[in-house]
Amino acid sequence: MSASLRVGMIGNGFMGAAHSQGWRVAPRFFDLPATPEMTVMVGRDAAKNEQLAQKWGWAETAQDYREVLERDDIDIVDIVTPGDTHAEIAIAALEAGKHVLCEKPLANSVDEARRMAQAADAARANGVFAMVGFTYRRVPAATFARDLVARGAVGNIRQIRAQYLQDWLIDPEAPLTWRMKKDQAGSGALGDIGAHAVDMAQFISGLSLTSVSGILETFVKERPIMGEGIGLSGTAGEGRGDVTVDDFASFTGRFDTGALGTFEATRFATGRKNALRVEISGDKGAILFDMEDMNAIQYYDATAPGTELGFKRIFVTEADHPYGGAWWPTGHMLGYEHGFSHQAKDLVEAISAGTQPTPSFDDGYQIQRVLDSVERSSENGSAWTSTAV
Ligand code: SOE
Repeated sequence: MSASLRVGMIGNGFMGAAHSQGWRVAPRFFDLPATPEMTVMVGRDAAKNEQLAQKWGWAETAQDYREVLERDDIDIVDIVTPGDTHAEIAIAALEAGKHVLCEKPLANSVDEARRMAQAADAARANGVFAMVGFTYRRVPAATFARDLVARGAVGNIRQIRAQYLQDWLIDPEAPLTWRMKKDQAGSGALGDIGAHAVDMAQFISGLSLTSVSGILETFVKERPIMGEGIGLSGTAGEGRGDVTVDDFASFTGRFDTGALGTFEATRFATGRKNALRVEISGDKGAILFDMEDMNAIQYYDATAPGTELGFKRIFVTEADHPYGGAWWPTGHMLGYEHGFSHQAKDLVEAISAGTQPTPSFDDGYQIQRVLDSVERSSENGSAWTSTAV
């Protein structure tokens, strides 16, 4: 009987549902060195939390995360709350000796992210680990794209273009959710989905952003107050409130090798529902990962004979592909939810092996510095701004 890793999840919104799926399914498809147990889920509304816990498969419920940190029978704290509570909960959990998985973006500010990274460094010395929940890098095609780049398939990278396009706010009467309030979300499209674009561009290329020049825009300045709802939408309540974050972010970035990247993150790309794309352009070839075609990559081999030049679509469903063999036979595809099972698998394996899972809180801190640099650049006429501390 393998050891158990008992999980306490803090939060029960959209990411609570997705993480629950990951914890529930991972041990049923991967041979893990330890079995994650869905021990307790924390939510402020007791009745709603109890109903969701039963639906998602959590054994117990609680209303205060501090109760979970005091328990000796909890090994992992999984934080799926809005960003304004990440630092408080993660630092307390690490100091209580709990491993931590924290949703992205790591924090709502560089200062919070720095303190979280420092707490993670201190905890690591005691064999306690922390990871940030950038799950798109765990889509097999994204990991395969990284493997190809690391093997030199595109040669020297000259350019990277990364977009994360959604359109759930084009209706000016879409209600004001926590994602549109700076005190809860930290930023808007920039941190919510721009963070994914930054992580994926850096993960697939292996490069790091060192400076940026950007612009942020809020197209709709006030909206109806949110009534009931979960995730991205809900019903309008009473009155109206100010939108205090960006709807749109665009920036140019320079990487540590001198390569240049162009980034766009928006909630106003009409018709694009969840379109995350990263294209790497090198002197030997190019690779495109497109979440709207998430089981494949497009690969262009610039060294091929002239008559054979062209992007080819590689279907990433073989047993030898990343995370392959655990799910279905070749050609049977995976979905958005599988990244959360891969995340649970990778975290359990890292904890059992006593090794640092990635992305670490240091990785999350670096991304937070990129986001902060874009905000400062936008406030200073899109001036080039360093991502250094
Ligand atoms: C809303 O933009 C959202 O749920 C993000 O918060 C998630 O990180 C992204 O994966 C899907 O869209």
